[in-house]
Amino acid sequence: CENQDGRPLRQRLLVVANRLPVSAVRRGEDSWSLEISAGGLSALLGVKEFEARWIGWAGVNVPDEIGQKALTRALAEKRCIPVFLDEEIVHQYYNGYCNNILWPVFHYLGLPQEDRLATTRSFQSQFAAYKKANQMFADVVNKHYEEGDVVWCHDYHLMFLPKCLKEYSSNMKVGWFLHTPFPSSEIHRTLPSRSELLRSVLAADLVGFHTYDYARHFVSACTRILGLEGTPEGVEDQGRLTRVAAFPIGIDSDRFIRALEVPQVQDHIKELEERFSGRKVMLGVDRLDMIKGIPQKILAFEKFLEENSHWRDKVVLLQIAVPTRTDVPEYQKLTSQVHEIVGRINGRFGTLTAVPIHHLDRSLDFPALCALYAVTDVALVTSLRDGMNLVSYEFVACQDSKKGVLILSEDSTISGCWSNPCQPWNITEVADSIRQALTMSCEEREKRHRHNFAHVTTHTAQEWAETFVSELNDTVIEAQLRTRQ
Ligand code: ADQ
Repeated sequence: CENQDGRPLRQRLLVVANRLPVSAVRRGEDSWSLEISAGGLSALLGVKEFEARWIGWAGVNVPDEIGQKALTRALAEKRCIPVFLDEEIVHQYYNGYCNNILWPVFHYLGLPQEDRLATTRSFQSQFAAYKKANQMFADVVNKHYEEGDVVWCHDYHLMFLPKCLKEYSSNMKVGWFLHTPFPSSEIHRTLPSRSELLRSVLAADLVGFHTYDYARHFVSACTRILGLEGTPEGVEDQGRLTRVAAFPIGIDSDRFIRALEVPQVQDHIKELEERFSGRKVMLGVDRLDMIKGIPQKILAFEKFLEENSHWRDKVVLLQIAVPTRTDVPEYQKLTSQVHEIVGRINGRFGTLTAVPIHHLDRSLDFPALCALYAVTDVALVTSLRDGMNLVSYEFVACQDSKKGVLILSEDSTISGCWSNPCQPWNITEVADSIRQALTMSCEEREKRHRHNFAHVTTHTAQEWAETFVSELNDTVIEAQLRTRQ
């Protein structure tokens, strides 16, 4: 198909995620300002192959009609379409079922420990809110859907969405992708709503995960819990195949590489180099979440300083941890715990002029983040579990002059990169990895960086999205051919 001016028509892609890739701040009764927000899905903004529209929650409660209309207009300029969720739904669906139940279970932390009976009692209402919220997303998608569109649903917040969408139209091309790990079936079966969730996801035509292991866990949950048949292509239920496959995500590497040329970033780099001159810079960039293993990372750094006294005034750890879910008591406890450990270590190894750890509880803007990645000698990623880990890729993209070393927990997944692997619970092992990374030869660093840089710049977010959508198109065509035979 072509446009009137002869250019080929791009396929419309409806990207549906809990959060839009922009944050909205209200400036007046009918005025809003929008900012691109950090996170994995922002990478999709650079995908040019499709005519993309975003559907999701803007992260704010907008109870009044004037505000909703004004926000809808402002978002339309960014090709974003809002789903309005009220405070009660957000509390039950987002804070409750998504963040208190699914997130910990999918990261092998189990159902909340603190008050299991309270969780059991609130479970039904949270699950009902989860289904209701997913239906609200489906209603908005359906309103904007046009025949031939591809609908790509994202993440554990929207496991019920494929089913809701197929109830609207069985011809709709629906894909679902999970950004977190999918746990082993032994863990998934601990969820009271395990079967309903699996069946809803199976309504999609294509189900994607970051790794082959997560895809395998999903298929085995469907066979063991639902009694369905797993095939090399996916899961079969009464002759209908849901294709299941691995699609490792990437980043928009060019955006990072280009940013390093910008004068503002160059100035930042110079400032940082002067500030930390004579010291090796180690860096952690994470959301302040239990799965990121931040206390473990800092304790391992303490162990390293303990055992390698000659390094004490020659290395600094910069830990940038953006707070998330700040109203959840477990996250508040984590913040205090991290502050306490950092304070203790700085008290123990600091001097009047320098401290070994600089810990910031905040998000950095893009130029500052790129500059930090560029001046880093060793990046330290100690996730206890992670779907993938974009920070590792971003670090590699910014290291073409420095060729620093990546220390990566064996429980975070990044495909195709060489790193110093470590087991984050074993702080002696992480401390040893730190020593090896800081003393690694130039030749070895150069060799690893060349390999990693080539991987990160070829396995990009753009390629990830194109592969997923083209596989989804093919899956639907194959299914139609099978039905006709
Ligand atoms: P996250 O858990 O958010 O993503 P990650 O993959 O590391 O984890 O991505 C974080 C993003 O936020 C990166 O782009 C990073 O630059 C940014 N970020 C983090 N801390 C920041 C800070 N202090 N300041 C500025 N920016 C910051 C989820 C899953 C991951 C999966 C991704 C993508 O949990 O496992 O890799 O989705 O699928």
